[in-house]
Amino acid sequence: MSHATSPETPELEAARREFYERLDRHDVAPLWAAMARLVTAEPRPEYVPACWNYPRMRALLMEAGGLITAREAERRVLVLENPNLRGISQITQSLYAGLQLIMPGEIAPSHRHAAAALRLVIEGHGAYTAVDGERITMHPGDFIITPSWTFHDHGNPGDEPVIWLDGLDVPIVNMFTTSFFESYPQETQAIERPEGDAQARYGAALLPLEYTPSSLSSPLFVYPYSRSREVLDRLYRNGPLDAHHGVKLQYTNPATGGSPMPTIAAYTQFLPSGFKSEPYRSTDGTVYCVVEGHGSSRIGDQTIPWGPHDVFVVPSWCQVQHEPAEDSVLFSFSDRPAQKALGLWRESRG
Ligand code: 1HN
Repeated sequence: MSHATSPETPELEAARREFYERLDRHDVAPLWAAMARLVTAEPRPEYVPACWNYPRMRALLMEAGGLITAREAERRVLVLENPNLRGISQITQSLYAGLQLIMPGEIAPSHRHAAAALRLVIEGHGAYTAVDGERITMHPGDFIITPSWTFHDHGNPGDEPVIWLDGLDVPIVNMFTTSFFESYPQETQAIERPEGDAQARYGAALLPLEYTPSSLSSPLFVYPYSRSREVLDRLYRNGPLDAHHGVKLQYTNPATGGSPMPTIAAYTQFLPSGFKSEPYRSTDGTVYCVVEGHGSSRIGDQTIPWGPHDVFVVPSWCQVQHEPAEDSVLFSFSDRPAQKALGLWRESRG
């Protein structure tokens, strides 16, 4: 690779330059000039560690609430753009994230797309999301999935603004050029089952007799915070604490034990006051949202302070250490299952 940049003679240098120009006119390029950029010794993400302060984001979202309706916008969302990936709606090179607001009385019309989505409810009560024929009432801290190609619409029959974090695999879908989108014929989809049906059918460590999954995604669309918070608390009391993660759990598809959706994994973790996690890194760039607590995370050579509902991003292969200032709960998501399916995922402790 280095010989390409240090020709032995001016004649050779001139001959090479002329050759490269001729190659260029035929839509051809020499690999030896691109090799070091194409194949790096380790991951070199083009995006950077970053944090979005929730009080600031909330104020901007409320301003958006006065300027555009959910119906007009289809979805009233402020996209969290990685500072080094501006203009392409990406928080990492494989994931999209945004903060969505639905005001009292509003409806966000039903549609479906190839991209899979997750929601982490941040604040407010009384809104619902309907997925694949079932309504889900949203509560702060709940983790909700909208698998690929499932119809989904949101509504807020309550009297408070409701805000949540959206995470989607849009950059993956677009990298494969596999995007499809379709509106539902009406604003809201037909409700086919009573609320809580999926929870009863799939969410009680029981499954319908001889159940065989009909999709790659979880048949359970909501993972209530009341349950996961209780589990985190119990596991903290029972110990042990993982030195790198505190108490960290992965959300699962109850029919397979795998991730809730094939491209995106989601996690919840408890970091007790006084704990400081040991350095850790993995190839899946990860988006965090603070559910409860204050603290800071050392991400690469930056220290990022965080508080309730802040969103921060840890790039691929970037070392992270969390240091809560009080008992804290972090939600996170990444493309880990996609990396694992392709045999690419790696992690390193210490
Ligand atoms: C979408 O459908 C939603 O349904 C939110 O709430 C964000 C970002 C990109 C593409 C589709 C939603 C989205 C999205």
